[in-house]
Amino acid sequence: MADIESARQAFGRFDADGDGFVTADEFRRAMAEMGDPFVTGPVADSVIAAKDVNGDGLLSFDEFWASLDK
Ligand SMILES: [Ca+2]
Ligand SMILES: [Ca+2]
Repeated sequence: MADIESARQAFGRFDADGDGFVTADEFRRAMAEMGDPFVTGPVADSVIAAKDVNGDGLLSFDEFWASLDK
């Protein structure tokens, strides 16, 4: 169960520069800060690519929200 407010907070933690999109590099760094050093560049690329519905290489909040189990 996810609610949109906590999803926004989680998304904000990933979006380090606050531009509204999470890049693979931002995702990798956020995971490392949360204590998961095993998310390497290629892993981050594939996680973002799997959620990146419109294929622009960036994860928008809408794409993040759509990817969550609700
Ligand atoms: Ca960003
Ligand atoms: Ca996208």
